[in-house]
Parts: sequence; structure tokens; C-alpha cells
Amino acid sequence: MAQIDRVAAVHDLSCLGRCSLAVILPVLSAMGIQCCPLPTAVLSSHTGGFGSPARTELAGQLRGTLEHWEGLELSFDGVYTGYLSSPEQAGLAREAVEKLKKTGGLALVDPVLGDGGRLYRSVTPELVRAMKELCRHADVITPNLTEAAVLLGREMVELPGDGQELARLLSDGAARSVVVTGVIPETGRIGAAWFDRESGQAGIYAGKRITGEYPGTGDLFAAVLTGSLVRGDGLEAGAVRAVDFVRRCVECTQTLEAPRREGVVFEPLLNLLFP
Ligand code: PXL
Repeated sequence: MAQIDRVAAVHDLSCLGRCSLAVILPVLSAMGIQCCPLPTAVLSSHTGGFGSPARTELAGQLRGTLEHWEGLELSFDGVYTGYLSSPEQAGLAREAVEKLKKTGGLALVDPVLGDGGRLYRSVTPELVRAMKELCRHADVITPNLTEAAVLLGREMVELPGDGQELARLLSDGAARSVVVTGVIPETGRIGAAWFDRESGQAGIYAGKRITGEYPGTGDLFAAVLTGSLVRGDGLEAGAVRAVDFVRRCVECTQTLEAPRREGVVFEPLLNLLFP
């Protein structure tokens, strides 16, 4: 029997609203990958629409888990990091990459900082700095346009081109691959632009744009991309797959008229990800 690939996922667990680990675990499982979560925090919901969630920070637990797993000499095909609550957690996410990623494995950093032109509530200038540092240890980063602007220290209106030039710029001289999400190459279409450090090529792929913004789509996108890359797909194939899957989920959500703040409905579509 083929070996099961394994990914360590450093994200929060938001218990309502379909984002972070609540999305990443089922997506990676559906793709035939074992996902070992390293929760950074537990929240009763995400922070974008349910008022003030109950919240427990887990930096101590994260540190303890890293020590435990290091002692077990575990290694992972991928380390995937996302929402982090503090610079301390960003440092621990970097340690997770250094200690857990096997040689030749994937470090995918989703620099979760904001969306729609605004930073998330808990994001401070210190966390932005720590996230930039974490990105230096990534093989692939997946910012949306808001995060791309923050990482480059620019206003969103100052971002270049249709996304491909932006992705190349964010690669820091081809030190890492980049997939920029939420790129709108023309009216009525939305997708992703990438720069692949392996090939030196940039590209873009977009599908029909369905109006309406939903929380957690960045997590859904990056989870599908992580799964694809760990299973051996190239960056372009992974990005195309993630764009198409997110679009299908948004269509399904609108058909079911599901509440926006609860994120996109993905459960009936997980079979599309089966290996
Ligand atoms: O999907 C990004 C995300 C992750 N985790 C938490 C969030 C958000 C976005 O709002 O609030 C807790």
C-alpha cells in the first residue's frame, strides 16, 4: 500500500464559521493526507461576524507539542502555517518549519493578516514584522491582495499589474514561490496569480466571479494547494485546482443561501478532492 503523506498544520481552531483547522483538517483528509494539527488558539468563532469570540491562546501548548514531537523524531512531508495571534506564535511557527519539515518537504506559509483592504483585529505591527520573517522560511507563500500590500509595505492601489508581476516581486528574487489569491484580471473573473521559483515562470488563472465575500476562503484555497503540492502536483496545477474548488464551494453556498458569516459550504463537495 502507498504511504500516507503527512502535514503539520499550525493554525487556530475557530469552532464556528468554517475557517482555519475546521476547514483544513477535512480538506487534507479528503485528499488522502494525514493532517496533524498544532492549534495556535481555540476560538468559539472566527473574528469576522459573530461579535467577540471566547478565546484561549495556546502558545504554551504549541511549544510543548514541538518539544514532544521533536523528541519523537517525527518528520512531515509538509508544514503549513496560517492564522497566528502573536509574534511569539510566529516564532514558534518558524521553529515548526525548522524542526518538523523533512528534507525536500514543503513549507507553505499563508500570511494571514487581513482581507478586503483591512487588517484583522488582532494584527499588530509586531505581528506583521514576525510574519514577514516567517515568510523568509517558506517554500511557498499564499497572500491575498491585502496581505501582499502589507508584506511589501505599499498601499493596495500601488500594487503592480495583473498579479503575475506582484507574485514575482513577492518571491524576493525567486527565494520562494508565491501564489497571490483574490486576483481580478478582468471584470467578472477572479482567481490566482503565481510565480514558480522552480521554473522561473509566472502565470494566472481565473474563473467566473460570483459576487459576495466569504470568510475562510483563503484557508480553503491554501489547504487545497498544500494538499496538491504535497501529493506532487506542480504549482500551476495546484493553484488551478484550488481556484476551481473554491469557486464551486461559493456557488454551492449561494445556491443553498447559507449565511455569509458561516463561511463557504464545502462539505458536499469534498468528494471532488478524493485522490
Ligand atoms: O480565515 C482567516 C481567519 C482565521 N482565523 C481566525 C480568523 C480569521 C479571519 O477572520 O478570525 C480566528
